[in-house]
Amino acid sequence: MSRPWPWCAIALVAFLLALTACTKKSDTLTGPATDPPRPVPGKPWFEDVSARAGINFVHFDPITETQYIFENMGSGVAFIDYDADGWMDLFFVQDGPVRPDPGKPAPTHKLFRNNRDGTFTDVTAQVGLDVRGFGMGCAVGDFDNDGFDDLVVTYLNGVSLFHNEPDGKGGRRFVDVTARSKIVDPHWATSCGWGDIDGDGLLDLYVCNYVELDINNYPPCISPETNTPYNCPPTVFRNTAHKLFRNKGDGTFEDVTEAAGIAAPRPGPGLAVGLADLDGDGKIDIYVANDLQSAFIFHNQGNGKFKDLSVFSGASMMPTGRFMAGMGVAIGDIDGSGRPSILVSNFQDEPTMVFRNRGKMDFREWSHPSGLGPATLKTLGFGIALFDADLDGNLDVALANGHVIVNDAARRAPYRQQAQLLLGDGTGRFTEVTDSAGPFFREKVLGRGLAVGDFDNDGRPDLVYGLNGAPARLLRNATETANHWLRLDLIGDGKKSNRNAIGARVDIEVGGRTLTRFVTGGGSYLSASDRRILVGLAKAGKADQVTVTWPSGRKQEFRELAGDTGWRLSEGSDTPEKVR
Ligand SMILES: [Ca+2]
Ligand SMILES: [Ca+2]
Ligand SMILES: [Ca+2]
Ligand SMILES: [Ca+2]
Repeated sequence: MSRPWPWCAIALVAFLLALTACTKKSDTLTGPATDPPRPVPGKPWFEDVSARAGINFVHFDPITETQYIFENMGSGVAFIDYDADGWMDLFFVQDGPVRPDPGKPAPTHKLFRNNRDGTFTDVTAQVGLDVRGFGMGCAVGDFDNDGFDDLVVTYLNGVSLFHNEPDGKGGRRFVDVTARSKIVDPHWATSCGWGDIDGDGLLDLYVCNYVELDINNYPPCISPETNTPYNCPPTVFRNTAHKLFRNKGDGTFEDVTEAAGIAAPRPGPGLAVGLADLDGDGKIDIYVANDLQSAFIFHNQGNGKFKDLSVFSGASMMPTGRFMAGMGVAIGDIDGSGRPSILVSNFQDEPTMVFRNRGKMDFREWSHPSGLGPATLKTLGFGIALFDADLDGNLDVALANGHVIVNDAARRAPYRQQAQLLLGDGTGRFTEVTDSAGPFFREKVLGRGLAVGDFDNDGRPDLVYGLNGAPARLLRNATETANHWLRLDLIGDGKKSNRNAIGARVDIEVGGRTLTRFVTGGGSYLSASDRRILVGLAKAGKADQVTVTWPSGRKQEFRELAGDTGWRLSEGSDTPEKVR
C-alpha cells in the first residue's frame, strides 16, 4: 500500500543484477541466472555428494542404431538397509548391451554399503550381486519375515528374487532363489512392488509387464513428425497381463494373476505400481500406471481378490479422455484429508496427474489446481516421489525428467531435462522451487529412477537419481532449517502383519495438526525408497501422539515422542525404542 517507490527501486536493482549475472554464464546448461548461488535458510537445498560418498555407479548406455524402445528407459535405484544396521545402503540396477559380447563382460548391478560417515563402500561382489543382464526395476521387502530385506530385480526378460542370508563370515549375502521360489515371469518386467494382499502377514509381489517384442524381428518406426526413424511407441507392440505372486510362506510363491482378477482388464504396458489401502478398509489396493492405456485400480475385495475400478474411480486417465503415458506413481496425503492421493508422472506437453482421494475409491482430477500440472507440461516425467524436503509437515514432490526421443526437434522438446522439486502447502497445492534447490536441479539430464531415503540419518530426506547412460547422483538434503523431525521405523509382528508394515497408516498429532503417512509398496519408477516414515514436525519439538494402524488392523498409540530422533515402533510393544 505505502512506499511503492523504494520497492520499485529494489526490483530495478535486482533486475539489473540478474541481467549482469545472465551475461556472465551464457555457456552453461544452468537455468535462470537469478537463482541464489547458495542455500537460503528455510529453502530446500540439495548438494550432489556422489563423489564424496564414493557412489560411482555408471548406468550402461545400450544405445544402438535400431533405437530399441528399451534402450533409454533407464534402470531403477533403491535404498535398502541390507545389513539391518539402521543405515540405508544403496542398490543400482544395471542394464547392458542388447547383444552381450561373450569376450567383453558387461557391467553388473551395484550395492554400496553405508559406512555411517557419509561414505559408502562397493560391496557388490562380496554380497553376490555382481550379476549381469538387461535390468529394469527393483523392489525391497522382507518376504520371509526374518528381519532382513530381500531384493527383487526385473529384467527385459524376467524377474529375479534374491534372498538376504548370512554369509557365514558375520556379514550378509544375496542368494538367487528365483527357481526355488517358483516366481516365473518370462516377459519384459518393469516396476514391481510388495504388499500383503490377503492379510496373512506375508508380502506378495506385483510385477508390471511392459510390451512383448522380439529383438530379432523388430519393426521399423518412422516419426510422423520428422519422417525419420525413431524409437517405436509402446502402441506398436502387443501387451501381456501383469503378474501377481502370492507368498505361500514356505519360500515359494503361487501365480494368482488369473485367480485374483489381475488378468481381467485389457492388458496394458505397465510402468509403475503403488500398493496402498486407498479406501481405508484395511485391505491393500493396487494402482498401476500404464503407458498410453487406462491405469488399473485394483480394489481389494478380500481374500486376495481384486476388482478393477479404473474408469469408475476417476483416476485412470486424463480428464480429456486421453490416456496418460503413466511413467511413475507416488501415493500420499497431499491435502491433510488423511486419505492417500495418487500422483502419476506423464509425457511431454502433458501434466503430471494428481488424483485427489475423496474416499470410497472416488478420485477427483486435481492436476491444474495443484500447480503440478502446469509445472510439468514442459517436461517428460519418470521417477516421482512425495517427501517432506523442508520438514514443514507438508509433503513435497521430486521428479526425474528426460525425453525418450533423441531428436524431437519437431516438438522442440529437449532430450535432457531438469529434474524438478515442488513444495507442497498441505492443502493439495504445490509451488515449483527447482531453480533454487541446488546445482543438480539446474543440470539437464536423462532422469529415470528416483528414490527417497535418509542415508545420513540427520532427519532430512535425501534423494538418489538414476540417469540413463550416465553416473547416478546422490543428493544430500542440506536444507538450512530449524524445523524438527521424527523418523519412525515400523516393525510389524510378522504374524498377522508383515514385518515391513507395508500397508500401515500412521497419524502424527503435532502442534494442533494431524499428519497422516502411509507405508506403501512400489512407487516411483523402477525404484524403491526408504520405507521408514520421515516426518517433518515444523516448529514443534515433539509429536504429541502417534497412532499406528498396523496392517493387521491393530491400533496402537504412542504419546510424547521427542523430535529429532529415530524411533522404532514394534507392533504389540507399548515401548517405543530410541534408535538414534
Ligand atoms: Ca528376508
Ligand atoms: Ca482397500
Ligand atoms: Ca514440505
Ligand atoms: Ca539426510
